[in-house]
Amino acid sequence: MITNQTTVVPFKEKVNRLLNNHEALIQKKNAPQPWGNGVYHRWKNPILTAAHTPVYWRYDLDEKSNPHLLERQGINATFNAGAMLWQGKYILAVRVEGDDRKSFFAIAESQNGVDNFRFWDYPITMPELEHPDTNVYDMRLTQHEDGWIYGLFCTERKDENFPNDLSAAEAQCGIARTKDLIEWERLPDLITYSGQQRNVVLHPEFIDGKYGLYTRPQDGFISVGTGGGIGWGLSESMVNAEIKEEVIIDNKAYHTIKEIKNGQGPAPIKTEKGWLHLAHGVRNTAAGLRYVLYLFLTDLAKPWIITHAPSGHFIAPKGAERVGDVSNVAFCNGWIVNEKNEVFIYYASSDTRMHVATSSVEVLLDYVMNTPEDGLRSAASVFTRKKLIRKNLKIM
Ligand code: M1P
Repeated sequence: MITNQTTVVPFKEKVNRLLNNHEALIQKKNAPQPWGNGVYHRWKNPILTAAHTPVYWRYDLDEKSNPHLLERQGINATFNAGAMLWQGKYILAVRVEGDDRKSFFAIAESQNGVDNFRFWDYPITMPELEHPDTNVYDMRLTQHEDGWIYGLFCTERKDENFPNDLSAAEAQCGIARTKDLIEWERLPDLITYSGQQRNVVLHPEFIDGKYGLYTRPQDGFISVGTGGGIGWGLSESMVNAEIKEEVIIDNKAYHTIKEIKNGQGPAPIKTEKGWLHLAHGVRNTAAGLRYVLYLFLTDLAKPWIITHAPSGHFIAPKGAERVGDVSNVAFCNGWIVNEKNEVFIYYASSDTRMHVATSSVEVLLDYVMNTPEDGLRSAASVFTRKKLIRKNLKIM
C-alpha cells in the first residue's frame, strides 16, 4: 500500500521543513577547491540551483487552497547570469527557467560573492514590446558611463516565415535599462543588418560619443551559418539602437575551441594593459556541442582590436558540471571585479546551475598575455611545448 505522508505530517510542520531546508541550503558555506592550474580557483558548491529559488515562488503555502502542499509552479534551472557589484553587494541577474520552459530574470545578491546568494522577493517584470517576446534569456549587465545600467538579452520569438515548423524561432537583442534593478525601461530591440543576433553586449564606455556593441550575427536560430564570430559595431543611441556597420573582430576557426561558433560573455573589464574579454567557444562532437570559455585582450583605445589571444579553453565543464539539461556546456555572461582587483567569474554549467571561480586582474592578465597563441597545427603545438620543456629542463 502506498502511504501518503502528507496525511500524517501537519501542514504547518511540512511548510516549516520546506523553509528550513531551503534556508540551510542558502546558508551553506562555500569553499575554494585546491588551486588547480594557478589561473583561478573553482569553488566547491554551485552558488545557485533551482532549489535556491524561494519556496514561495514554487509552492502555494495556503492550506485552504493547497492542503497537500504540492509544488504548483516548479523551477527547472538557474543559469547564465549577468553580474555587477552594486551598493557593496555582488548582484546576479539570473536566467531562471520554470518547468514550463519559459525563462525570466531575477536578481540574487550576496555579501561576499561566493555563497549565501538570496533571490529578491519578486522576479524582474520586464516590459514587453508591441511584438511580445516568447522567451527572454542571458542578460548582460553593463554599467555605462552615461549613468544607466543596461540589460541586453536575447529575445526569442516564433519565426512566422515557417508557421508549420514549431521549432523555427528568431533571436534578436532585447534592450532594457534601469537605475535601481527594480524598475526597467524597455527600449526597442537592437537593429542590425544580420539575420539574427544572440550574445550582444554593450561596451561600458563611449567610443567617439557612440555606444559600442559586441554582437554575434547568425543566419539561423541555432546555427550561425556562414557568418558568425564576435562582431562589433557602433550605435548613435541606445533608445533606438541601430548598428549600420558590423565587423567581425574574433572569427570562428577550424579545429579550435571555437570551430562552429563563439560569443562575447560579459562586458569586458578595463585594465591598464587593455580590455579583458571572456567569451564562449563551441565545437561539435559525436556527443553533441561542447561549450567552453576563453579569454582575450583588446586595445584600450580600440576595444575591437585583439592584442592577445591565448590558445585553448580557460574554463571547460568539469566533473558534475558536464551533466545537465544541455550537457557539456560552460557558459558565462557575468563577472565582477571588486575593489581589491579580485575577479569573480560567474559561470553556468550545462544550462542548469551557477558556479563561481575566483582569480585576480593581475593573474588573468598574466594568463592572457603569456599563454601561447594557437598555432592551428599539431606540429606548431609540439614546437611551442618543446620550447617550454627545453627551458624547464635547463633549470630543473
Ligand atoms: O545551450 C547552450 C547555450 O546555447 C546558446 O548559446 P549560443 O547562442 O552561443 O549557441 C544560448 O541559448 C545559451 O543560453 C545556452 O546556454
